[in-house]
Order: sequence, then C-alpha cells, then structure tokens
Amino acid sequence: MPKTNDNVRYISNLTKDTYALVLAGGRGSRLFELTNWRAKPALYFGGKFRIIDFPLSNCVNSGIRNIGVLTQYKSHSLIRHLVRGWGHFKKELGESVEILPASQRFSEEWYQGTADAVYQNIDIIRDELPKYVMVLSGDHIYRQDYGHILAQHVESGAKMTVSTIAVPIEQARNAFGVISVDENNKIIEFAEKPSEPTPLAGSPGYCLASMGNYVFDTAFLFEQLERDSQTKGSERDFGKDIIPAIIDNHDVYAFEFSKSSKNDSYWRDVGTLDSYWEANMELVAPVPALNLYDKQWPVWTYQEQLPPAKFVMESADNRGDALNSVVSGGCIISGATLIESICFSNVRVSSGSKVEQTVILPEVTIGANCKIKKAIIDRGCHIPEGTTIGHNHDDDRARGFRVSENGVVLVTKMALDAL
Ligand code: ADQ
Ligand code: ADP
Repeated sequence: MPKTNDNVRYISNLTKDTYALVLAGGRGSRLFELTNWRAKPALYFGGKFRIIDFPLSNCVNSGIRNIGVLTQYKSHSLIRHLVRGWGHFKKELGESVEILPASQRFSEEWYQGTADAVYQNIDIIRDELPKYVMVLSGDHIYRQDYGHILAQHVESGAKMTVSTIAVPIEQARNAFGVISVDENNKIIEFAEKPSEPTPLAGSPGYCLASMGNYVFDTAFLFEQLERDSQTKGSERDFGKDIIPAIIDNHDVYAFEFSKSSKNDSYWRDVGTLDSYWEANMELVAPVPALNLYDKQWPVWTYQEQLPPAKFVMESADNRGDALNSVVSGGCIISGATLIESICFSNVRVSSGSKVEQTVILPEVTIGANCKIKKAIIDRGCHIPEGTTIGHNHDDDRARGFRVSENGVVLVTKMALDAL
C-alpha cells in the first residue's frame, strides 16, 4: 500500500480534489403519500431539516465544497429548498452547489438509472476537473466524514470504493446491494437486492450492505459510464449494472463505515413509514444517537425567520407542555400536551389535546381535545376538534388513514378532506 498520508493536509487535499454528486431523483414509493408531491430527499426530518440536508452537510463538513445535486422526480419543493438553503455558495471562492435536473442535453431521455443520471452530466463534471468523484445517495439520514473513505480509496489504489455498513440480513433482503469482501476488503461478490443475502463472515445474522455511496477515480468513472452506455440491456444503474460488471477485472474495495469512526457511524434508512417514524422518534430520547447539537458537525438547512415556540398554560388542567419533545420555531402549544413528539415549524396545538409519539410536519393545526398517538401528520393538515387518531387502528383505517405494518398512522390532507 503506498504511503501517501505523511502530509498534514493530506485529507483536505483529497476533499478539495473531489466533486460530489448527490443523487436526489428517487421516488421513495414505500413512503406512500409523503412522497406523492415531493421527492424523497425533500422530505422533512428532525423538526427542522429535509433529508437532503444530511448528505449536503456531510460534504461541507468533510471539506467537499463542489457539489452537484441530480434531481428528477417531483423536484419542485426540493429545488425551492436548495435555492433558498444552499444557493449561497460562491464559485469564485471555490464552492458551488449546482442543481442538475434531467435536462435532456445529452440525450432525448430523462435520467434512466443512477449511472445514467451521472452520465448525462459528464461534461459538467469534466469542467470541474476533479481527481475523484463521490456519488452519494440523497435518501438517507447519516453523519459521515467522507475524508475517511477518500483516504482509504487513495491508499488502497482502488478505482472505485463502495461505502458499506453491516445490517441485519432481514433489513437487506430485496432492499440493499449486498457485498462479500476478501481479507483486504476487495469486493469479490456483489448482489443487488438479493432475496438470499450472503452473511457477513464472523457476524451471524448480518450482511455487508452498500450504502449507495461511492468514490471513483474520475477517469475510471467516465470510462465505465461510456462502456455502460453502449451495453445492450443495461438499466444504467450503479447497483444493477456498473458494480457487477467491474468487480472481476478492477480494484473495487469496500469501506466499512461502521468501523471508520465511532462518532461518525450514524446511518438510518428512512425508506418506509416505520423507519421514517422510528428515526424521527430516536431524536426525542434524552441522548439520541444522532447529535444535532454538535457544533463540530452542524447540519445546515433553510428555515424562514419565525418567532420562537410558545407554550401557554390555560388552566391547571390545560397546561401547555412538551415532554421529551422537539419543537421548532413558530409553534404555539396552548393548553395542550406533547409527549415524545416532533413539531416542525408553525404548528398549533389547541386546548385539551394530547399528542404522543407523533411527527408533526410544518403548518399543521390540531384543534381542541384531540387525542393523537404514534402518527405522522403531513404538512398543512388541519385536524378538527375532538379527533382521535392512533388509539384504535380499525377506526383509523375506516376513516381512510393509512396504518403501517408497525402501527404508525399516516395523516394526510387528502384523507382529512374525505372525512
Ligand atoms: P436504491 O436506494 O434502491 O439502491 P435507487 O432507487 O436507484 O437505489 O436510489 C439511489 C439514489 O439515487 C437515491 O438517492 C435516489 O433518490 C436517487 N435516484 C434514483 N433514481 C434516480 C434518477 N433517475 N436520477 C437521479 N437520482 C436518482 C441503492 C443501491 C443499493 C444500495 C442502496 C442503499 O443500488 O446497492 O444498497 O442504494 O440505499
Ligand atoms: P413541501 O411540503 O415538500 O414543500 P409542497 O407541499 O409544496 O412540498 O408540494 C410540492 C409541490 O407539489 C408543489 O408544487 C405543490 O403545489 C404540489 N402539490 C402538493 N400537494 C398537491 C396536491 N394535492 N395536488 C397537486 N399538487 C400538489
């Protein structure tokens, strides 16, 4: 292994030489109505953020300051957020966050798979002259210092490095790319969403999953995208086509994210209603696994200027409390109680209501004397006075609310309008 890291600015030189592409065109169909009108990376998370803020903040905090965001599906609210929150980067200072929608410049087609999304922007990447390209999933909540994977990539002499994480086999089945490695972490087997994932040696019940984050030597990436674009039958996808086609003849390595640094190893897939709800709920724990308050690793976002959250005690019985909860700006909790809940901006909860274990997206109003438990309430819902949700799932279903496998109730404007 060549010794390249004797320079104190070693990693910052690597991140400076890297262009990051965040894949943000996905649909996220297992989130149902939450992604009917917005791309999954635009979905709200953690009381104040959108999912895309996490990979973008990882880039900035890792020192990668030139970023392209590939958008396609239902991109209106995503683009609005990117312009407002991430539009202040200055090219003349060597920083940029560029929105790269499928614009049919290169071909007559929209982006097909993820590899095609990158291929259609090859000229824009070439203009940036990066030595390395990172392709990042825009769909996950995680905290990763990309410097570690870049350093391993360079030191191993890899052409491509795949970020991986050990996950329970059940979680990976039909869901993730599953990898086997040799003793040097070189990838020897890759299966995209297998029904029988290969177990991880030494960790029964677990397998090594691709996080959908890759580092490439730029020249190698271009070569492979060109080759794939000429390959009949290819779906133009990194997981389905590119990785399986290159592992036999090229040095493709796995980077084990969970082993890289204890502090940085938070990663959550929020692709289903249950996993989305659970990842939000983790944040109300007294000491959550994801520290949003860490000044060394700030999560950047856009939020409009709002007045502070307010809690009104109306009477001894109707106090206006929030216990183990996260409450954002512009909220008024008046004579109501929130327990283990997340309130995004401009939420109003009225007298006598009790809301437990619920994720409340922005601009929601909850009328008086409502009882709500274990729900996700979409943006802009107005819940009429006296409504009970999440206490009897047969009732919830009968009123047109979706109830997830683990009993999370999804409340949408459409379902409320139909009541
Ligand atoms: P999936 O997440 O199922 O698997 P995909 O649906 O292609 O793969 O999404 C990957 C990323 O690309 C997401 O951020 C999505 O938003 C975005 N995306 C999808 N289609 C796009 C398009 N046409 N244009 C732009 N962006 C697009 C992948 C890998 C697996 C790996 C998992 C980890 O293929 O091997 O295990 O990610 O989640
Ligand atoms: P976000 O809450 O993520 O900011 P919006 O609610 O603004 O997203 O929705 C994104 C886009 O989808 C907007 O252009 C909005 O007008 C459109 N949209 C949202 N809900 C509906 C709907 N029920 N019917 C048609 N268009 C909708």
